[in-house]
Amino acid sequence: SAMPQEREPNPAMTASDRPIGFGRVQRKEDPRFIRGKGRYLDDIVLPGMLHGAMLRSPVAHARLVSIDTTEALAHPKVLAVITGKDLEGLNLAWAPTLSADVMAILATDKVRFQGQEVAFVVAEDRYSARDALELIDVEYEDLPPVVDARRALDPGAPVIRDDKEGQTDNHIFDWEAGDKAETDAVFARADVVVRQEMVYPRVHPAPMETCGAIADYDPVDGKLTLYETTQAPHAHRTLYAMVAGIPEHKIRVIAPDIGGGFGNKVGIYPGYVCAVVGSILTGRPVKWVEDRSENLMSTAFARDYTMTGEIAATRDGRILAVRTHVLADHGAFNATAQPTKYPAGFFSIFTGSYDLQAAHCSVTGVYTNKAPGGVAYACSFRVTEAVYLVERMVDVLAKELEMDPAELRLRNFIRPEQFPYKNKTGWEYDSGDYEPALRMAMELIDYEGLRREQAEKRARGELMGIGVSFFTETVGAGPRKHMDIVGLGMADGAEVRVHPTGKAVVRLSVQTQGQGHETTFAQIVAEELGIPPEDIEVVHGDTDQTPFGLGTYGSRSTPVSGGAVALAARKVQEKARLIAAAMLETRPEDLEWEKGRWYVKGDPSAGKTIAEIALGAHGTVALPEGVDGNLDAEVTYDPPNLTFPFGAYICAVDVDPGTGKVHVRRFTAVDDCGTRINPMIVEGQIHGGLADGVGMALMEFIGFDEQGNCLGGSFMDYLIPTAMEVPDWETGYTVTPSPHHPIGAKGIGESATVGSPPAVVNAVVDALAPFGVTHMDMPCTPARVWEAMQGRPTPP
Ligand code: MCN
Ligand code: CUM
Repeated sequence: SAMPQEREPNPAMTASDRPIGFGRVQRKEDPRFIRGKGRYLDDIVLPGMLHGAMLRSPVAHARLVSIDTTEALAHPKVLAVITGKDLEGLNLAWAPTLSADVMAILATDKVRFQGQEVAFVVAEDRYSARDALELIDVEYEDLPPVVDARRALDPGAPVIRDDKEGQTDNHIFDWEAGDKAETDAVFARADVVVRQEMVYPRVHPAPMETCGAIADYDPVDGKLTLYETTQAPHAHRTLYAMVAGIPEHKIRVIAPDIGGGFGNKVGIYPGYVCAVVGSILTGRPVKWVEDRSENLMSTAFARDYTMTGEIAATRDGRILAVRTHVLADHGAFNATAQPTKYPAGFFSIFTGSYDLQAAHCSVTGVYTNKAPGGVAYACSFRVTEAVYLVERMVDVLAKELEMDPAELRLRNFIRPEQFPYKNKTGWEYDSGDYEPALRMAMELIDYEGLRREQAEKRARGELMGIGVSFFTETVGAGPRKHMDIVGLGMADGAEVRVHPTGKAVVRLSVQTQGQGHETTFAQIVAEELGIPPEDIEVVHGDTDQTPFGLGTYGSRSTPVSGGAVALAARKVQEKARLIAAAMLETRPEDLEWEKGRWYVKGDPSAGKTIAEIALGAHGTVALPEGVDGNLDAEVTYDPPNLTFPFGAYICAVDVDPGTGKVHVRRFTAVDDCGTRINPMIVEGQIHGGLADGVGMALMEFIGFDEQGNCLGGSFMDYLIPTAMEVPDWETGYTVTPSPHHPIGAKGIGESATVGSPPAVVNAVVDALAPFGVTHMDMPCTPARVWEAMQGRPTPP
């Protein structure tokens, strides 16, 4: 079917006339959320359910001398206390990570970060379980911690992972992309080379709902039902089967409503495994839900990249090459969630939106005594770090060349006729049209006007900055021949069933955490079959009811599962044609499709609607040879390529010269995610991501002291933006469909988080230009800005 084109909202059209891409189809999930009727993990109460609590290490690095659980076990409401020793007996003390490493479920030999899981108490209620934690006596023998990644490879640095045979230092991996010799040659002959060190600090996704699980093991039929806050129910089920040895058909993973995931809910956490063991031991369901501090201190963090960037250019502003070296802090266990072949995620798209002659990056991953993670927080598998690097570097270059940063970008964009564009590190950008997007952003915010205003303010000694960023993302992993997670190929299934009365159900392998899948996937089916979105039920989050697939992260639901759903619906449409032909006693070739109906060419009055055909399929119509009696179809979609959404962001800030406080006054975002299925949802995704970006740029930070104590373990210390700190977003869009995606859609879920931090930092640095400031590391807190104004750089 034809590529749906973007339309302006037309009040005369209803959602069923034009299900995709226009107007504001209301979210089907909102009636229950607005009424407080969402069903989140902690809302679920099973008969006889027990509660778990986790004892965590108070120190960052120590030998575990002994654990005494006698007193805790004597607590009248405690049913079980599980330690690493107990898990060793089950071969579960250590588990494989998503990055070919192992991680401790409960510590056996050492603790390796503050907050690490040490023992698990199962009790009649949450309070007793927590009280009993204090009755466990653990003796630790302190070891020196490795806190600064830059010291991790020093000779003589304490070896964190002495559990691993042959591991004599804190090195995890070296990885590179691009052609080093070619890049060095371009640098050697370039007129201008600029270099900048920068840190993308450790931050945390901090979803509104923390992580948790309820394990319900039925000893009679050997079936484990596991309710989990998970972004990837099927992958979890398979991993539990592989690791715990429970047969896969005896595991059912159910993801209820999820209060935000943002990459925090991709992995399997020790608490989930302990809940399972607790349920097997007690024969009763066990609920474990972490609190806010546990979430911030121990679950998947994001970023923590220390980057050295270099950019080579001609004097007149032609960018020739970019090279970078990165030190990646992965914490105590390499547990990042990313495709196997990509230990640094998709960082190699640091070439950005520019047509370069050469590029090279090398990444060194190290262990430190900090929580594991690394790929989370709307990162598109490290595209966040890549975009930050290149967009900061372009600004550093603009400063050196004394050129306007928007102008410098416009001069270097990949041009529309160059798509599909093969970049220097091996990505094939599917489609793009960059200049109109940046021009639109400049127009929306009145870039020239802002620059004039800035000049006037500077003359009066006021500090105002304007920051530009332009990003290209790579989202929607597979294809599976190149991409897998622990050997599972990155494809997704979808199943469409049209019931006898013409209503439909679509079953997905991906998992919404707030993105609105119940609405948008119904819209895709509606577009293909002409069934109104409200007549289509979307089922997800239950491995017993949905086809296999790798789940939601890396903004892959629309690129991958969206493709699966569109193709499954098209299969249904083709099947409907055969059945309609039988019903109309004509040949399938003589039929023509219009929204929701097959009719006889040249005789539009002779036709059958999808509902009539569905009834026919399940009814008494004599079906053609080889056509079975339903109107269902199933597809597993292995995408041919990723999709490459892009956007232009411009931000204006004012800085208080007395306090260093940054006020984001205006922010314009022009995004292009190809065909927009639900413009309202797309806009919501962008608003959320922009708030993330302002948060990271100005206040979010998981810091550590020299002992490895986590300094970001509560919302008193880990600051996230509220409505007070963000401006009214001004958004625009262009539509450059993906040429390979069945409906031309690209992912959008992480674009704004990826693209906005450099816009804000570029604006802050621009505001501080009168002080000679050329770079500042995030978060640009008042203290750091004030220090920068005094000529003192951000402390390491
Ligand atoms: N959409 C659309 N048209 C497009 C692209 C997307 O209408 N061209 C819609 C989709 O159908 C979907 C939503 O926008 O309803 C996001 O789609 P997509 O870009 O495919 O991203 P995913 O659904 O795969 O969501 C994952 C992405 C990630 S990886 C993080 S992290 C993040 C994000 O989504 N976590 C979120 N946005 C979030 N939003 C909420 N509310 N909660 C989270 O945890
Ligand atoms: Cu990198 S956070 Mo999202 O991919 O779930």
